[in-house]
Amino acid sequence: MPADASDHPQAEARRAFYRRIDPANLTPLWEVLSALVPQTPRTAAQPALWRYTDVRPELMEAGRLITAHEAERRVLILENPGLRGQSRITQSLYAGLQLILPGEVAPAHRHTQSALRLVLDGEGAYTAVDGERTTMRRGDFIITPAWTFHDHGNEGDQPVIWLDGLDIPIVDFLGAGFQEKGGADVQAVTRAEGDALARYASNMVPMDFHPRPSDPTRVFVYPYAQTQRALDGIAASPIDPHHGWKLRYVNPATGASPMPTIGAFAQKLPAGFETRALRSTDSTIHVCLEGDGMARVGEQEFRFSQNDVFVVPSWHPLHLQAQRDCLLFSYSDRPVQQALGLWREHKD
Ligand code: GTQ
Repeated sequence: MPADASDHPQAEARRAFYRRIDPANLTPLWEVLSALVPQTPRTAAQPALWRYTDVRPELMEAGRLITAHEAERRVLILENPGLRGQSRITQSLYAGLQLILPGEVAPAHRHTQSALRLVLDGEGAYTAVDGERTTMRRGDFIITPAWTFHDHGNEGDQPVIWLDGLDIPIVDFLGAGFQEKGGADVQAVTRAEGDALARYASNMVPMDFHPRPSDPTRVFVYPYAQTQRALDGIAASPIDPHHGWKLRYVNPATGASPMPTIGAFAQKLPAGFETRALRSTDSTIHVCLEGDGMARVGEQEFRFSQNDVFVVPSWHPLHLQAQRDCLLFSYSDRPVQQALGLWREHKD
């Protein structure tokens, strides 16, 4: 291979050539081709686990050092150890843990990045999305699609913590980031709580609602109680050897993922169950909502329990083993890969 042929008779002449063309912003493809077009998926992202019991005290310390208002969003980013300094948990997606203390407000803004929240800890907070509030309850999956105004507030008496998942690296890659502050910290409420669920998530939609296939869903909260009911409801049927009992969240009006850039999933694994190895091209972030178990990701093993987060990079085989009945939430860039015809999985 030319790249390694430093003893090749032309090696010195080649290096001189590279140096000569360098000022003209030219560089030889053959030195980098195999890295650019790999045999199998390559990512600098590494398998990693964040234990909630380790992160929570640090988040509470952040709560003593800065207010939600000052920070705009008081978040500790979960940075992939292979991608430090890049504010991302996988090559394409961002994750962080956000804290909002009693009485605090994270002021209204909107941006072209799409966001999801998975509520982990505490009660009494709300998220408002384009004029409607939803009370945040543990396990709720809440979305703020691109360019929707959102603010968060805590009207209760406990700290509230949730996981944020955003497509920040995708929007950055495309150079398409815009943001705008709201006119007021707390946006005006224009619809009653539950309006979106009644209007768009009751096997019915408004008379004049004809979404295009790529439109994000108007349902912006997927309550945990519904997720649990759905997973319990399929648990009477045979379990899938690779997934356990697993469902994906959809836009009920189109069947597509709730947002075009991020797919989200929930799965149940009964105590003692072990999945067969599965690999896929979408690097995936997992959150343990119930139970505890073990994730083997390539060579690494992670013991996880409630509220722990672990990441499985592209094409790494994943084995899951439930010690106690588990409910796992996960998200990835799968809809993007599928839209581009790139997504693949391999089942052992
Ligand atoms: O809640 O709007 O973790 O804009 C990062 C950027 C959360 C948010 C983050 C954000 C938000």
